[in-house]
Amino acid sequence: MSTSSHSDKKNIIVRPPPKSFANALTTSQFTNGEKPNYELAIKQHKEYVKTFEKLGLNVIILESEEEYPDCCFVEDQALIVDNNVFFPIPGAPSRRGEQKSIIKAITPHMRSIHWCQEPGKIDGGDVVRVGDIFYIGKSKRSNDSGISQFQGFLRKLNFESYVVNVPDYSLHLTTLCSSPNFNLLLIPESCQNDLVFTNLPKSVEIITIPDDETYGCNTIGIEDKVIISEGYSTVKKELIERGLEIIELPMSEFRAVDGSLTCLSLFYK
Ligand code: CIR
Repeated sequence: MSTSSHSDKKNIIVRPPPKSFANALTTSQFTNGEKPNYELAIKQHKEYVKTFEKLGLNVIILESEEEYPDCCFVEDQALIVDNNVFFPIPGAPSRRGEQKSIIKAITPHMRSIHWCQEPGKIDGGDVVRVGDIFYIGKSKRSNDSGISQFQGFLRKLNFESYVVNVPDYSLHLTTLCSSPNFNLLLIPESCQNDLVFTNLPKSVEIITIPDDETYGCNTIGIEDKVIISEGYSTVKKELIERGLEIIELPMSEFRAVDGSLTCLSLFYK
């Protein structure tokens, strides 16, 4: 999840992939269409969970739901900002039923609860928080109505937000970029002109990454550590040069169906 501030990451909600995972939606942006392997995905997910346990977070593991092949991508189902939640209407109709169990798990911990209304649709994967500014991707999954309802929610919480057009070849805004700490933004080289981050504070450094490491631009920062996907040497080098400690995780099976590191979690404090 990319909406929490760095100090908000105390509790993390995850859900292992179901046995039906091979049927998850995919654009095949990162692969040639090969299906993910369920057993390997479970192994990779366990490593993901173990990483957060070792970092001292309280990990809440929800049960997989066979009828929802994409149910491990919990990021899309809730937008949590400082323990206030906006429940989106997910952009993919086949994924809407995943939300029920997420609502049940999150609601008791929230200060306020807000709901997206039709005809709005928005996926959590389209929101990237950089410091205290929110960038919202307009993509195939998030429309003007959903975005403006979420912006209204942010305004009530006194946060600035801007819309970023997501290029057609990409699923979400988080597929292309991330902010591993409040003053860094990782983006692929070819997106320098395509992704427009309005009013990005001068204190934020944009690190451009070669296009063949686009998938590696999705990262999760926890204090001075950054979790990155295994196999992205430039991403690793650039972050180490900035004094950050790197934790690498294998993500091949999630990558096959457009899922990145942030997609697998929701955080609250
Ligand atoms: C989907 O197409 O919805 C899933 N296969 C991937 C969702 C990835 N989620 C995310 O980027 N937040």
